[in-house]
Amino acid sequence: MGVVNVTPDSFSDGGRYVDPAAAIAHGRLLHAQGADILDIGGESTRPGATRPVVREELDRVVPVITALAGDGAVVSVDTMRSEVARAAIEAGAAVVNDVSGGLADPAILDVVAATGVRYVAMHWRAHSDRMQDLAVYDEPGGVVAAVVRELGERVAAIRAAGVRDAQVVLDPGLGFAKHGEHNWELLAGLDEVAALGFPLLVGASRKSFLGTLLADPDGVPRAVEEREVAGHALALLLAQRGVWGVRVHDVRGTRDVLRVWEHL
Ligand code: PMM
Repeated sequence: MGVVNVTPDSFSDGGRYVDPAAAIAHGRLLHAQGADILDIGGESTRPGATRPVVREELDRVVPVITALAGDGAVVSVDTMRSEVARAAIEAGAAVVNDVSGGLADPAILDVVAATGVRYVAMHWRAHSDRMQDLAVYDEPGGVVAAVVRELGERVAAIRAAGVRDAQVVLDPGLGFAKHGEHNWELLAGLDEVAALGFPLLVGASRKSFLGTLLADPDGVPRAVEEREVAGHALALLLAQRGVWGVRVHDVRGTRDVLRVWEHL
């Protein structure tokens, strides 16, 4: 899954594709490089981000989805809002990637149920302005047990809304109400998340826990655009562990490592 953030403020690529023409061109490049899905987002979820109004989010994503779906790409919309999900599906999106797993706007589940599209439900606790305050996992089993339990609760709500299991993909939500070590624990314990019985999507690309891992001797984190190789290594390890998808910025490099594995 290749990332196209049509936002002025995403941590990973903020501002580069805020112009729809630039976002469309970038999506076409990722599609040509072999992305199976293009994930189009109009709201930054970086810690501390403020939310765009609905109109603004629609204006960012709908023209980009229309163009890329028109090319024949499989398009996903990265949104927590039912109105945006509905408009995106009308514009040709085949996947709704909801980082809140239906918590931010429960009506999004009705849209998914009515349209039959794929639904990615990510582990999430709160909007970006307060999510890092909620990165507390004191229960036995720590972050892995909490994520499994809370995603299980989301699955119950998703089913109750009439969404079929075959539509659902789960995501552990690296970096969302999680500190660096929580992300590593989740990656190590991913089999427990997989035991919920759904395909998994993982978004690790360029995230700050990789910057911390690769910090220089003075403790200065590795710059965002220089975390790519670590991201590729993780993508390969995750693919070998059977995940359904990896959400990445560098599609070409990710495809390269997967081709090496497939060829061997
Ligand atoms: N991470 C971001 C945005 N959307 N969606 C899913 N399903 N999983 C993620 O981990 C995820 C996401 C934030 O990263 P970005 O700023 O690079 O898009």
